[in-house]
Amino acid sequence: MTFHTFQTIGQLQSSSVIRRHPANPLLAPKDVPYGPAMVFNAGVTKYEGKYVMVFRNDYGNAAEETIEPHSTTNLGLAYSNDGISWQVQSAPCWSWNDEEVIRVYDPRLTVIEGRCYMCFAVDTKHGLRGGIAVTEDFNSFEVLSLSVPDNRNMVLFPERIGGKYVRLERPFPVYSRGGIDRFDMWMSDSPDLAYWGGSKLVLGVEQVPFANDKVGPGAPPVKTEKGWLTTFHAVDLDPSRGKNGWEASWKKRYTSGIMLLDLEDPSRIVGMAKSPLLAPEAVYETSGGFRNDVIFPGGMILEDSGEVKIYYGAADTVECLAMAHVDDLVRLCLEGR
Ligand code: BMA
Repeated sequence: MTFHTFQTIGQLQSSSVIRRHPANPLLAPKDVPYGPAMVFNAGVTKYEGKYVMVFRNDYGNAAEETIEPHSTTNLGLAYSNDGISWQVQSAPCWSWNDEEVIRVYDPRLTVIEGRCYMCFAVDTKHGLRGGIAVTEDFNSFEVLSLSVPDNRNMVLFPERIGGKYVRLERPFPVYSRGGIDRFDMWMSDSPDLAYWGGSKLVLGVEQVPFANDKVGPGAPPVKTEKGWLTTFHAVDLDPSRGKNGWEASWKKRYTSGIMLLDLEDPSRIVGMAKSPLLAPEAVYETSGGFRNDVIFPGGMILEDSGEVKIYYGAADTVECLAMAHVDDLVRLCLEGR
């Protein structure tokens, strides 16, 4: 049973409001002293006067392209004074493998009322779960909740809304969405970060003109006068694509979209740009990586100057930064361009 007509998307360009940082990639495997082959999909926030980054490390032999990256993932830690040059801690900050858990990855950081929370994906022997932990030192993490499978890409809003904690998330309903990837963005709320309910659909994949496969949350939202500004990842699949990275075949492309959610009811979309904010174009996004043409936003910081820093994993191999002015981003969403 298939509900949707499949249409390929064609060429995509980044918005003209976006500037990639000239120092990109900000973090690459060579910057990390314990030998990962891929360093990407980081969560970034400001905490106690510093920029903090928790990033994902995957391992293997990149030079031989024989990488089995997903077998030994762990998380790394870096600090920065300016959000651009990073000091990497000499050892990973977290890995979780036991009888049931295979790995944790794709961390997202949100400070709420002075405490730093980390959402993360967990591969387990019984499915993919979304986790939320709290940390004080970024080296020990107290897990507060784990969803039922399959769910991941969770991000927390930086304050309670209507008295409740709120998260965006991306469940994977396979049977009921035609037996193929056709995955949407949802939200849930919680009185205590442990028990989640009130789940609502936020963004269906069919609402995004540059996606034909799936969409999911990107970086945790930032607050503006016009609404919660938030990135999302949007995926298009083209069966005619072949080898595009270290894998034998990679047929997907990941872009970043941008939208505004209602301040009081974040399940309501106030506006969304109809074209991607960031599409793979720079050399570190389109070549030389494990999976080329992947942009995966995970950190967004609104500076007092109005500059928005957007941190994203590129080609599942390096971590990068793009900037834009908050007014331009809000305008893109409201104009729906
Ligand atoms: C998604 C996640 C991300 C990854 C992306 C592209 O499904 O696994 O961690 O960056 O695929 O490979």
